[in-house]
This record gives sequence, structure tokens and C-alpha cells, in this order.
Amino acid sequence: MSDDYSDKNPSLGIHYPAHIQELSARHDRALASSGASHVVIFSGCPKVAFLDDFQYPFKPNAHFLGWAPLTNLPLSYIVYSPGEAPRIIYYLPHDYWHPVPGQPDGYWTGSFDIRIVHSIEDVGEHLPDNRDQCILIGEIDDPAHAFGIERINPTSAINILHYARGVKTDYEVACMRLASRRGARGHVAAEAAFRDGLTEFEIHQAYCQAVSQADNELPYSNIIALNAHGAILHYTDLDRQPPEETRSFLIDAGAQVHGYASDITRTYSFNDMRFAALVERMDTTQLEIVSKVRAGVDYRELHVDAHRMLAGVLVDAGLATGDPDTLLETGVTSAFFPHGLGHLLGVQVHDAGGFMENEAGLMIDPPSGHPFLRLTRVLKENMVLTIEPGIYAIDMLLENLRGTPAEHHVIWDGVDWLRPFGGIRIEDDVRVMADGCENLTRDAFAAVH
Ligand SMILES: [Mn+2]
Repeated sequence: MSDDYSDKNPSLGIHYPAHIQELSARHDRALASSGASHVVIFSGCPKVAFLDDFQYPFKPNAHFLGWAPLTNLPLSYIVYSPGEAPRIIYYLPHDYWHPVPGQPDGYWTGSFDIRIVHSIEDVGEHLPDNRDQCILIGEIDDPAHAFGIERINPTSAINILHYARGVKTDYEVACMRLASRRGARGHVAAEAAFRDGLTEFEIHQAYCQAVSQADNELPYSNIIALNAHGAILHYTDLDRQPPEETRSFLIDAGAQVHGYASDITRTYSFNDMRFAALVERMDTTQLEIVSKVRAGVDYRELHVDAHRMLAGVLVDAGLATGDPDTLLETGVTSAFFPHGLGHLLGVQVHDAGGFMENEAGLMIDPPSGHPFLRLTRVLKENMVLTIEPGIYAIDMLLENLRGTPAEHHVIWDGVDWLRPFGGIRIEDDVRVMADGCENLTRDAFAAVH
């Protein structure tokens, strides 16, 4: 597979028509549930800072992005009417202050009826005349952008689309394989920068250079955490100063291709053998969890299983004592591993629909005691999701165990040892198959190393 991230990549073009067909079928069902005839999808409106003329980076509506690889096309619309080619109302402003989008180009153009407009007022004439037969999906801050459509984001339609989105088309998987390659290249460069003793800020720059994406193009803010910073789960500061001593490096960073994300975490020891051994052990454990992924598995059970496996790791690492069930019940594993095992991945890094039991919108709660689990569904073929177990020295959580039955199951000297290293997380993106899974991340690292 070539690393062609462009919209000329023939291997994406091959799969794209079938993707459009599948989206059309999903939107047919969404329309039927709403008793409407047309879906209008708004890409979004740039947001301006308070009392300023400065725009925030544009984040397109994920529903729009699912149709076409147009990550930066504000104020544009897709119209889907059953039995017709989807229409795109492509806004190409006359603007000399800002860069304007290019002319429509690439593998997606053959699937659309393209209408270019140079002024927002001209959008209306390309929308279906009968606005009460339309539903609109998108964020409408300015009522003028709804062009008289009153049914905005109807729940039944959104539920159908979100539930279906859990399963990826071949086109989406192809984009995500590329995003994984791109991310893996960044990770290799970042590890080298870490080995060279660079600062977090410099490691981040090495990463961006290797994936050829600026901060605003990345699917989420990189976590580039040296030493104890690894214990701050969403650490997004980028320290400009080198630490006095470099001990460990936790990097959670992805890349995107045509709007589809990869989400990858690795942890490295600089030169400490004990920490290196624990990283190795976490890596083995993560692969063991990955090996359990297949269609039909209840992700909630996998999450709880992962806690049991991590209990064994904690014991072997000299961080806890006791059998797995006790360590689970007393909350020891949750104090060391306080986030979910993973989440759906797609045009959103935490993709929609992770809690949905069915397309009618019935929700599945996370297991009791595990409120942060973002995926509670039974796995289906071609879902793409992350597997990201971790263990951390988070004093705020561990100190809560004092005075409880858990206190005597924690080896506090072990916690003191782990603290300066922060923590460990290993995260891969996997595609569910009937009898196993495809590991997009490991495949990508193998290809770029
Ligand atoms: Mn993740």
C-alpha cells in the first residue's frame, strides 16, 4: 500500500462509490424514520472569537465529512434525495483575505452533482423547493443558514445514522489504514527525538514534521508527556524546558487522512530497566486484550477482563498485592487504570454511537464502577475501535484508597517508584473481524520501521 494521502489515491477511489451507496441506504432509513424526503447536511460555520475578528480553527460537521473528504469547506451543503446522486453546494467565496477552497477535485467528485456558489444567498436555489420535506443535520448558529428548514437534527434520524456509523465501509477502513501509517511515521520520529533528549515542544515539532500536519490538522491535541507528566491523562502542555533527567515518554498522538483519524499511544523508558520491563509487560498484556477482539464480544466485558489482567500486572510489578477479583472490587485497579479500555474511532476520534444498543436510540450504560467507558456495545464486524489499557501513578486517586480495604492491597513503595515515570499506556486501533481483528496500528508500525 502506498502512502498516498491525497484525493488522487486510486485505492481510495475504488472503494468510494460503494461507500456512497452505503451512506445512501443509511440516509434512506433516516428519512423514512422522519417522514421526510431530503436530508440537507450543513458543513458548519467558522466561529469567531469574542469581540474579535479572529476565527477559531474550522471543525466540520462529522456528518458532512462522512460524505466527502472536505475537511475545510465551511458554509457548504450536501443534499441527499433518495434515487438521485447526492448534490453538493460547494461554497467558493470571492475572498482575498483568506485562502479559499480549491475547485472540486479528486476521487469524490464523480459521485456528486456539484453546484458551485460564490455567495451564501445563492445556496437557497440549489436546495429542494419544498423545505418542509427536508431535515437538516448540522450546527445552525445563524438561522439564515437553515434556509427555512425547520426540522433540524431530528433525534430519530441522528440515532439511525450514529448507530450505523459504528460499522465502517471499506473506503473508511482504507482511509484509516492510511491515517495509521501517517501516525506511525510520526511516532517513530517522536521516539527518536525523545532518545536525543529533546524537550516536549521539540518532540511535538518532530512529530508534526513527520506526519506533515500542523496542530489544527491533527485529529486531537498531541499528548507529549515526559516523566511524571504521563500521569496527567490529558496532558497537552508542551514543556519548552528539558527535564533535569529524562526517564520516560508517553505519547498519545494520531494523524488524519480525509478526515479519518488514527489514535495511537506508546510509552518508552529512557534507560531504566525496571520501567522498561513494565512497559514490555503492558505491551504484552495489551496484545493479549487485542487478541480477544472479535465480532460478538461485549466490549463492557472486555473492559472488565482488562482490569483483571491489569491486576496481574500490578502484582507482578510490585505495585499491589491480592487476587484479581479483590483488586477489582476494592477499586485498586480503577485507581491505577481510571479510564475506559477504548472507544469507537472514525471521523471523530471518539466516534459517535458508542453507547447505542440499537438504532432506535436505546443506550447501554457502562458497567457499574466504570463510568468513563465510552464503548458499551457488542462488537460487530468492521467496527474500528481502540484498545488502550494503562496504569498510572495518580496520587489523587490512589490517596482516596487510604482508610479503605484497598489500602493494604497497594504497595506504596511501588507507587513511589512509579511516580517519577508518570504512567504507561499502549493504544492500538483495531478493525473487528468475524474471528479476530486487524491491528491497523501494529501493521502500520511494521510497514514504516
Ligand atoms: Mn484513544
